[in-house]
Amino acid sequence: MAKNSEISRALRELGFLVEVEGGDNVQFKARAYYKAADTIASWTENVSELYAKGGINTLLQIPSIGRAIAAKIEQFIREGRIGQLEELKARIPINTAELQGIEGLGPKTIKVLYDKLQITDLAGLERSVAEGRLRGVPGFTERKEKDMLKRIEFFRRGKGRRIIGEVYPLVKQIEARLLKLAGVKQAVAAGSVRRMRETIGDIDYLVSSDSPEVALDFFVKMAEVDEVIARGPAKAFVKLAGGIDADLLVVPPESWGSALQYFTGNKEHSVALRRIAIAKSLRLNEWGVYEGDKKIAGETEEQVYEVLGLQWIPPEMREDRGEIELAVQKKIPKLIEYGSLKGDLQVHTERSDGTASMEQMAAAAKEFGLEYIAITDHTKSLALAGGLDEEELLDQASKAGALSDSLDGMRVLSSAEVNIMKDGSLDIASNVLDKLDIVGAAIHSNFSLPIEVQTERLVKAARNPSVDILFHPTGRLINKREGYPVDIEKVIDVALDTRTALEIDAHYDRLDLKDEYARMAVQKGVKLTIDSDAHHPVHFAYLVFGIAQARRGWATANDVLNTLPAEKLLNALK
Ligand code: DGT
Ligand code: CA
Ligand code: CA
Ligand code: ZN
Repeated sequence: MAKNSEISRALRELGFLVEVEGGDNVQFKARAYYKAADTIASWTENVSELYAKGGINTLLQIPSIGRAIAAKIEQFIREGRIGQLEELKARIPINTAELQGIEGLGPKTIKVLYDKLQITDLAGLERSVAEGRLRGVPGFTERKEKDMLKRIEFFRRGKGRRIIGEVYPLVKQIEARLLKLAGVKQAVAAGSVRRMRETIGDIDYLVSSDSPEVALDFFVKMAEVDEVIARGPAKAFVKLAGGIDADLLVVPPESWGSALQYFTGNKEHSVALRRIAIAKSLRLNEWGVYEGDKKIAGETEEQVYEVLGLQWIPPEMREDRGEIELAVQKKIPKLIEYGSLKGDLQVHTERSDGTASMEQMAAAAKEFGLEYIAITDHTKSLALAGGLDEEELLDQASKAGALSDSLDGMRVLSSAEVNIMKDGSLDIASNVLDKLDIVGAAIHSNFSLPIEVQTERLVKAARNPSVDILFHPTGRLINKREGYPVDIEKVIDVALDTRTALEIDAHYDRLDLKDEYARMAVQKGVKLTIDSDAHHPVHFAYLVFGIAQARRGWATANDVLNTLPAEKLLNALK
């Protein structure tokens, strides 16, 4: 049975290779494949099962799947391959996964590099750069060649760690399956997953049960397991399809709390706890907290922290960044809770580069439990994303108003993701922006300007009276691109000064502001927003990763504007 992720990956690769090969309308064709790939990747039901039950017609019920793509999905489900993809791979034998991971390597460049230098993978690219051969290719210069070296290095550094959003759905599915097994009392993914780090090295499952073999048998035989690396009486290590490792440790219920604490980490946090234990003449390990031979805690994590004289610390804070001192003083902040956002202030529609209508996005947001969304299509200077000009923006705003009036329990705010130009000005006139309910501004171009210039662009945007929020303020893409250089402290100071909010873009590729910067903003009293940057109705689910970053930045509900109801939010803007 093909997994959704496998079907999605095949469609994505097909789209990409179609673009690499080039020809008429390729971008249009490729976009259709990407849209379908996105939809399937986040579809909650298994598409192969749907197909098994209802044939190709059930595939056609899925949004963004037309006849041609449905036929390809059908072939993949039945034969494990897509004919057209295999033909393309034979004609253009490149390692797309590797080359695509390098920032700035789009399909056209990859084609040129293949045609001129026969570059098919990362190693080949590195060789060509080292030999100085890239600069001979049209469109490349010596400087661009040097840039490429940096990008390759950045890619290598991130390699081996997976972006949390890519693995999280599977992590939670397996967690739920473990929890249902006979004799299993508790099951959780501990480690960096529980701390909600932006990237994950491996997954650490912890289960409590008096009969470990049931959970271990199940674990090593799961469909997702590619290879069993080791299996003992209480532990197993496996490699999952897609290349991520997962561990399972089964402990007796009376040690659940201490084992959970141990395997959640991080290591430095746990070492600090152990020092506290020693200072109190106690012993702390995976099995419990001991006073001499007597076990005094271990069944729950709360007990473990309590006997050490500490307030319980939310996993997202456990990085040894000062949280233990706060716990000693019983001053752990009440972090913003998952599910506490009332609105989403960055939502795209098909009017620019989204995949759904305003009505569909609003309906999905309501279904997700939100009370309001802001429609933030891109603006005119971002032509690639179908940016709107002044007239189109006002038209979109009046549509938002009308839709809002027609809906019960869902307010649709007019807004835009306005493009910040090279000189820090905006590409839309302020008399137009001032007709919108709320305005977000973002940098999408000129990433290689020096830090002073880049910072000044953001500062100027923040000082602009029309701008309420700076979207994804540092422009990074995790594991892909470092973002533009920026003096974040300066931006935070100006944001405070001008009452501009800073966004945590919750799209898992961005998580921007990241935890560390969110914490700097919170400490200074700058307000945050947490937005999904949804380009598809299912993307509201990304909000969880933004909330996680906010929690890792020690933010409370009070620090995040979109925990407010719509009316209060609008009053709180500058
Ligand atoms: P990752 O997998 O690189 O994203 O990060 P973690 O934090 O999940 O690290 P991992 O998988 O190596 O280990 C899981 C937890 O187990 C870790 O957070 C703390 C605990 N742990 C691992 N090694 C040690 C150690 O040498 N000493 C202590 N005290 N704890 C450890
Ligand atoms: Ca781990
Ligand atoms: Ca591990
Ligand atoms: Zn967009």
